[in-house]
Amino acid sequence: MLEQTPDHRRLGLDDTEVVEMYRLMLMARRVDDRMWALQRQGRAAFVLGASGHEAIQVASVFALDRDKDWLLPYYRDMGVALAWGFDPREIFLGVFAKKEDPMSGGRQLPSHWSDPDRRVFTQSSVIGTQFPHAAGIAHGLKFGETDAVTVVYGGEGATSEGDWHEAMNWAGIHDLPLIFVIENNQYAISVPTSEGVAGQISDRAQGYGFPGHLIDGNDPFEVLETMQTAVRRARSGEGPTLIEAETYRYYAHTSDDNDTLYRTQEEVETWRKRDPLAKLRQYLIEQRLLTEKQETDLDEEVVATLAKAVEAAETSPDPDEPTSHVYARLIEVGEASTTPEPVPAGERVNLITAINRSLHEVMEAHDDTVVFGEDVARRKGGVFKATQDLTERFGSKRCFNTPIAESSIIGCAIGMAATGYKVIPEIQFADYIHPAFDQIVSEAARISYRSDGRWNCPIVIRTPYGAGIHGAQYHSQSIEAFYAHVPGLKVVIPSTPADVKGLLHTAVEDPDPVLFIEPKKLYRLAKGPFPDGEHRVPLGKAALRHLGDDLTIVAYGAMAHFAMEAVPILEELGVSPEVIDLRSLKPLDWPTIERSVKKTSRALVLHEDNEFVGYGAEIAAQIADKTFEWLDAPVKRYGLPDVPLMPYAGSLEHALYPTPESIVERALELAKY
Ligand SMILES: Cc1ncc(C[n+]2csc(CCOP(=O)(O)OP(=O)(O)O)c2C)c(N)n1
Repeated sequence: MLEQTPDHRRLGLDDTEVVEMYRLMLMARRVDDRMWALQRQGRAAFVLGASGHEAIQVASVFALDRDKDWLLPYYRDMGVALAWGFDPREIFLGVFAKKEDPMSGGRQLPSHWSDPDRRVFTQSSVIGTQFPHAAGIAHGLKFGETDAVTVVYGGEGATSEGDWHEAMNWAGIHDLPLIFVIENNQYAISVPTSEGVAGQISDRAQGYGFPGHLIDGNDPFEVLETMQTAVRRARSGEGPTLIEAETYRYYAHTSDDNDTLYRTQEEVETWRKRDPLAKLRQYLIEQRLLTEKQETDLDEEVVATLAKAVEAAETSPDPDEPTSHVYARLIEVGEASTTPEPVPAGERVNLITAINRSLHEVMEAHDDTVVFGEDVARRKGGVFKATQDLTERFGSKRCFNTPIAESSIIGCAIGMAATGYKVIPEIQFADYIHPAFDQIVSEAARISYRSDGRWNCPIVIRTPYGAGIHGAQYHSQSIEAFYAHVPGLKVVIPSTPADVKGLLHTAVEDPDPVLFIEPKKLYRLAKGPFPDGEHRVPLGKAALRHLGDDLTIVAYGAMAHFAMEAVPILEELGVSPEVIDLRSLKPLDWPTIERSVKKTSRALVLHEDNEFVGYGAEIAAQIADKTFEWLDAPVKRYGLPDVPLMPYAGSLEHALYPTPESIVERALELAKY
């Protein structure tokens, strides 16, 4: 009879390596047991469990190169983290939410893995948002011409999220070196797979043009073999793979969950008979690689390691800086502006030409910049031609079209930025940015804070906004208030060609996510000099457009332009307005507003968004709060009534949209108060 090669040797593991695989699986199981015990003793607030998932988690990592590959494990991936090199002390620092917790400095729930040094990208608790990040990382790695592979993990519940499908699509289009590992543990909290997932997850890969495998996730050798095939495929440039690994979790979903409400003890027992740890142990014993003595020693070593780790972590200091690292670069807003800026020398162009020229300039200046979005490539260059000829000049790697999938446009930008690129994604109209709200607000804006400053997110999201162009309900919206509300984001709205240039350069050089909102009403209306040579406008610096004594008009975007048109009319009527164009909504140049309002004693805050909870409400509140004693009249806002913006009919739009004349009316009322 032929002697069969043992499974582990057939897969390239030597005897020591397969025992190490077992040790890591055992460690994962014991860390879990310890975490849950600590939680029950009231020493840890909240824990998640990996028990049952050890084979898919640990064995999958054995196919990877810890020196170059990238990982995006999800919150259940204790085994992945241990196999990748996180040590138990680091893990327990997270469990106890300590200052030295390398994942988040105590800012995230435990088991939210992150480490730039080990190429583990920061994770949130949002189901599915990691998949576009992984596609962006794999895309960045592909550009970098390494053969590094990215592996992203998630539960089967996550495959119902749009982000998962968008990432699968992106990976398929670009043949990315990306492996999707789906740990199908039969439940998404209490929802059985049959109620949350149509068809077989692994079959879905075919629809996106790459292979999918359904495997026994409790068999470490089947896991390893499938991963090795996927890794070979990815490294050789053939593209992505989806692996659906069937498994089961033995603990409840989290320490807050009562699993007896949705599954039976018999079911749990059935799956315990397929315990991956017991399976590998049995194999090692049969292979004479684990004697009784070795097993006892291993157990004792694991227990001792954990005891030391728990003690070290529990006694380590608590975090004490709740406001640090909100931004990778906190902008110091300078002194108040007292005079209008000198008009720069340069050819007179309109706003859209300025945007196109500025993009050419920044891409020339920074060879790590990448532009992508819907229709942005080649001669078409976007529906407004903002990106025209970027592909011709910089190549299709640096300016390319994306699917119509806004969440992945931003999610992939976040991932690509993690690999060192400065990404400038375009959202075709601000009205269509809403699908990406999660990626902007829950991801991009929080990356610095949630990783305790260890990751940042240098992306500049360009998008045209605003009404006055007969765009109707879905080509007219103002979105700034939603985003200016969000800590971690910087928000700018330039209204002149010079500011477009100055702010775009500054935004691209900034390490934080910047939302660069363009007033499309001004694309062809606003003309001005496009500055020759170097020109920078700092974030957090308003432009004082006109000096006056009777009232301060605070505006931005098209309304700043209209306010300036109102100036000569008001002056003719004997009212002298001062006009501030904010340019930067977040950070806000409060000193310039304060100085002006203290001089004029009257303030009119103007925007084309709805008045209710609009951006102007914040400005008005700050003026009322901080300059009350200087005011001779209530702070006034001029925004739009509570109407979805904007109706299509010219008569309706005209009735709602502010004009220089209607601004004059409001200003006169305020001046007379
Ligand atoms: C977008 C989003 N919706 C809902 C939740 C709440 N939630 C947390 S875990 C979870 C179930 C996830 O199930 P699955 O992806 O199968 O992973 P598992 O926890 O089973 O490993 C839900 C619904 C969330 N975190 N994010």
